[in-house]
Amino acid sequence: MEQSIDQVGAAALREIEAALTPEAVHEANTKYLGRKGLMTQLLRGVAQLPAQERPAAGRHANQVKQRIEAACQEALDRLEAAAASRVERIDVSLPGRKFGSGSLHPLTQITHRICDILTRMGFEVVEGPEVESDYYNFEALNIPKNHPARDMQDTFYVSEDIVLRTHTSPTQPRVMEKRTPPVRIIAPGKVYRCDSDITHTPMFHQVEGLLVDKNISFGDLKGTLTAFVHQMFDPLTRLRFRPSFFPFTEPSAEVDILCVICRGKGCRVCKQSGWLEILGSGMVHPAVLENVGYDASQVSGFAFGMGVERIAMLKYGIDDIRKNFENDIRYLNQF
Ligand code: 2NM
Repeated sequence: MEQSIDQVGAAALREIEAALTPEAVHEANTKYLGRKGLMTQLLRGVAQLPAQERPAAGRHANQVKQRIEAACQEALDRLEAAAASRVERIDVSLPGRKFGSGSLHPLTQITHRICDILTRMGFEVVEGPEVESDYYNFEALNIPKNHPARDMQDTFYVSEDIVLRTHTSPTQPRVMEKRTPPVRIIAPGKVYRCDSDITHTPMFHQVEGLLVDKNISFGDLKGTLTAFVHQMFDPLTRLRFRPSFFPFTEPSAEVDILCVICRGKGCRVCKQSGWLEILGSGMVHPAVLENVGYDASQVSGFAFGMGVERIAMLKYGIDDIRKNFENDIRYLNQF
């Protein structure tokens, strides 16, 4: 009897010490001390022994039972401590986790590049409101009441005389009113027109520039814009100044560059003309200067405006303007 108790006890202690999980400890506990457990059965057997053998055998069996119980508790404590220290352990040899670092939107990058080139030439960046008065958006810029640019289909009206600005030019009379020449400013920002198809979105971006001083000529306009285009595109880019019309400039000129796709041969992008229109410009109309309180016989200036989306599309060869506003990561990751 005593021998069986010792054998079962030793087997129990071996199993408990070898247990690698708390579940294995509980399993061993049930196997030996459960209701049908091996140790439990031996304890029951003690009751069948002759009376004189019972006390010694009972004492011995209970001692072994207590040792098994204590071993279970120790094993559980050991496994718990090991699990806790595993959480704290750091493998310093593992490579670090990568941070996804974002990047600027392509239109923001182009806007920065445009402003960078022009501020190096001495222009100052100014900003104005996107919700603008009829006066600054149209009237101050010599756009009369019946001009097509005022048509309901182009302009988002907030009320009778409040609009979403249709260009960033209204920033310029706002600044001119507060300063005396020389004035050298560029106004980047969002503009709004009621128009939507493959080549138009109702919101798009512009940068418009203005320089007013004594003796500013069309030659200054040509030199400044040629230097700009050569830095924005290729230093060898061919460009031409083509007569045009804007209500706020006289004379006015559109700036074209030789088509970057076909190099002037004629293709789909340049509509077979060999040239791409990239800028509008002109000498500031005397009426605009007088509207802000300048003496048009003493000062003159030139102004220009460009669409950021158009420049981005030509520079990167993008065929659909709407890609800029879809937040498609496969598009954005390319810049
Ligand atoms: C353009 C084309 C030509 C322009 C004019 C002015 C202002 F305020 F000085 F009169 N700002 N921007 C201008 C001139 C804009 O965009 C195609």
